[in-house]
Amino acid sequence: MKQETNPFPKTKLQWLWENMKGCRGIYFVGMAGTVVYNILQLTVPYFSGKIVDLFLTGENARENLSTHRDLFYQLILAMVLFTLLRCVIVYGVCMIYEHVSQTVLYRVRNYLYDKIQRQDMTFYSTYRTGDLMTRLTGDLDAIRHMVAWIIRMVIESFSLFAAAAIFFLYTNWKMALCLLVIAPFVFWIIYLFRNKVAPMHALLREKLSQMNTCAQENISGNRVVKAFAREDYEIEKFDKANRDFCETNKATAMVWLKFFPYVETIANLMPLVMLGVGGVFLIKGQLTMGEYVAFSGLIWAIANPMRQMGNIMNEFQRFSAASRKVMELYYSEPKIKDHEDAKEHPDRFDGKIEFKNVSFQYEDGDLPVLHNISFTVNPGETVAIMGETGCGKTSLINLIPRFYEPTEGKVLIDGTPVENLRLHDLRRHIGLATQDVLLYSDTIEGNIAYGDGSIKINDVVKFARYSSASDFIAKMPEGYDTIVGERGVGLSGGQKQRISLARALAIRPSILILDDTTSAVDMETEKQIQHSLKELDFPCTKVIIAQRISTTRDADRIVVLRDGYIEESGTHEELLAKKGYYYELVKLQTGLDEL
Ligand code: DGT
Ligand code: MG
Repeated sequence: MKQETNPFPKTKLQWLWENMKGCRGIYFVGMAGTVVYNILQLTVPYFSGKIVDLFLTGENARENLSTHRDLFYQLILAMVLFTLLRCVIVYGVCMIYEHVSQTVLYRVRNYLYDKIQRQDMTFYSTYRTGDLMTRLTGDLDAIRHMVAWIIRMVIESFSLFAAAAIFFLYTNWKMALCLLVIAPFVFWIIYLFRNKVAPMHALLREKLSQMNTCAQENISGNRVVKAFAREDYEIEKFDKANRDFCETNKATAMVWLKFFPYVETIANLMPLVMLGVGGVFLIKGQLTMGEYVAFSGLIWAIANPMRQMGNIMNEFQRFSAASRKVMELYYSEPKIKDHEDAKEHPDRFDGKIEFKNVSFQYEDGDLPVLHNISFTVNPGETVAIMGETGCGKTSLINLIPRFYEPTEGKVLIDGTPVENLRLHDLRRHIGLATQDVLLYSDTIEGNIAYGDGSIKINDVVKFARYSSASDFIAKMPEGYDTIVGERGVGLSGGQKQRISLARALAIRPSILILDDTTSAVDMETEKQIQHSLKELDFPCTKVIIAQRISTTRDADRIVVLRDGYIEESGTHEELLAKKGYYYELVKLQTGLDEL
């Protein structure tokens, strides 16, 4: 079988070990405890064997029973005490495995969440939410299971097998060899099984992710489903994903069922060998009755680890598929991150924005979406970006907070290329109201104060007033304490836009970017917003994407894009004089044939 190459800096087990930092000592105690309690399992058959030989079937059995009665009781007491000790150790060991596995789970989950938070936009367009959720839940649980159960089972099986084998060899090596000669066949069968089951677990993992993605997309896009009355179609789609997952699960189980009879037969051969060969040895006097009892009482300690190995290998492959997915996230690095020599800029920006010969293409796109864009916005100025849908407006403004990086050219703020600034400082001073408004399921106040949790309620109200949201908020039953649903359910499109504007303003940004933020707001309200934006009580450079002439006419400069190129730029009057795209747009929107 083709061996997979490991794309990560560490192997899966090394990685796991690394994440057990701080608990490794106690985990060692747990592993040692596992070995000890398994060795202790041998005590009962050992003492039973002794009792049989000394007090039941031995030559001097009767005599021993009357002369060495103390020893008889001591052996019984030892059996009871060792059993009790074993129980205590098992209890402690279970606690240790649970503690360590939960600690690893907690740590890795937090680390992954942190990683996801710091990823760039390309990451979010590559990974589907359902898949990420599967990594944070199901896959991590497979890793917890590895720490809490699989490793324990491996140690348990091997220590039991080894202890029993040593005990057998020590007690009667000929008999022991007759029993142990079978073991290598089981190892070989398990090796074959591993090769067959490994790809099944990788497939199973994919099917689970597909099913979760299907459910997640359907639940979050549930309004569209309802609008198009596509419930039956969606139910069928989920049913298919669910069935696929179920069938793959069954197929995976079937793989083991193909190997299971061989392992089971071999394991079941043990008592037969014991009966046949042991019987012959007993008759020949090469085995005492006590030894026979001890062997019989322990034969399971050889047979059970063999049976268990298939289970362990199965679980190990599940861990292997899941850890691959988790490690992919764990070691993923955002392309857009702080440069080592990134400048700190805790203070406000003056707000000068320069685009210098900027071209841009999405990593997964076929063609550039922006070509050789150059323009400057001076501190405090307002620039309006216009252009037909898909011409690259959102792509352009996304380069200012460095959501993406230009393929060519530079974007500068106050003369410093944005890639030389610390991302946190850069973004902290940019207020952005995106085209797709996303509000959190929180109060309206919480949503407005999202970027700056320390602002006071009167400031929240002030920014709501700036964005003309205060009137409708005041009319809501619980005002600013009204909880908006997930993604802002319960608010109209225009209301959501105004809260998103208030949220962008609430950080008192040096640069304010509005992407079609007033498109769903009526003309009158929009006028009020325009007015408020001019009266802000902090200095602010504004980049406003809009389609309405009423929004853009007062801008210091209007940049008109077409197919990713700057078609024309200038003030309202300059552009009207040019009689180009802007002129046509004004004509269309104002309904005047002649201007
Ligand atoms: P709008 O909002 O409809 O008025 O259009 P714009 O001007 O904001 O367009 P924009 O910048 O979103 O898209 C420009 C082009 O880039 C368009 O052909 C679609 C494409 N595009 C947008 N986002 C992505 C993306 O994440 N990946 C890829 N590959 N292409 C994208
Ligand atoms: Mg857009």
